[in-house]
Amino acid sequence: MISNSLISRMKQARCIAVLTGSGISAESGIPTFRGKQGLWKQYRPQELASNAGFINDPELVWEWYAMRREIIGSVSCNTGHKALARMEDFVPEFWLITQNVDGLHQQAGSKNVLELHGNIMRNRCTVCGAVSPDTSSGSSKGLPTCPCGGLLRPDVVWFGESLPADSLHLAFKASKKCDVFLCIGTSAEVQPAASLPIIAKESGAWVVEINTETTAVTSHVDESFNKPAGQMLPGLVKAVWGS
Ligand code: BJW
Ligand code: ZN
Repeated sequence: MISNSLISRMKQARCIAVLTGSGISAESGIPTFRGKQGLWKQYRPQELASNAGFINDPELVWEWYAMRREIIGSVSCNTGHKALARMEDFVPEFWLITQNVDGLHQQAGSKNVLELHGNIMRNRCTVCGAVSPDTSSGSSKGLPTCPCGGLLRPDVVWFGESLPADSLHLAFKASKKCDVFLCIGTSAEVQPAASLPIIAKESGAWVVEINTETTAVTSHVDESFNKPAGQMLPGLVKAVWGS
């Protein structure tokens, strides 16, 4: 049930910040990381999402990313992504902070997107650092290499690595200044993204969570909606802005 007070808070907000996680893409058919159906159930995170894991077995890591690229390339943005893209048109200042690497927010039409964990459809050279769009799957034709001869890796952020400084800086700034903060489809277990809803709360924002389960931040937020994002968000946008 969307309260009148939430409707008026969102309608009057000068700035809204949204943090999304893999749960928003679950309804598009992309598996989440944790939980019953999560990707980590079949694979060990430190083996696949860390530089040490990549150095140890680059073929295995590339195989995993090739498989995920195939899934991501074959699905489309859903009603949740689209509702957030519409929301951006109604709010004077709108920040979409995402931990997702799938690019589905941009596909839905969101413009002000901060990608905290990179993008799976790009490669980065481990030697010269050049970033390029993915043109090879890596696994079938051997390991992909840069024109400089260096080994390519996916341009994503692994455990123990720094997040892109510019995006992280803007994400902290938006979380501190926003009037309403929406935390959607993330278990809020991975730092520093998980601290953003807490920072928003401490800075005076009204913090709302949309998740099918309780999470690490549920007890800290002002309101929690226990619903799939793709079902909740279109109704929320309609209730607030009538569209
Ligand atoms: C739905 C739904 C529906 C489902 N509708 N909801 C101890 C304390 C604090 C920090 C650390 C620590 N030890 C280590 C750290 C740091 C570490 C960290 O946080 N570790 C924790 C796990 C403990 N963090 C880092 O290393 C980060 N870097 C960093 O801190 O740099 C500074 C530093 C450098 C050197 C040394 C020390 C510090 C980097 C983190 C990078 C994370 N990378 C990944 C992989 C990205 C690439 C890829 O995709 O392959 O990012 S891991 C993975 O987790 C991915 C995600 O973006 C991220 C978050 O996951 P997310 O999105 O929340 O997914 P789930 O599955 O967890 O949750 C899904 C949710 O959706 C669930 O709640 C469902 O209920 C819900 N849901 N369907 C709504 N329809
Ligand atoms: Zn190179």
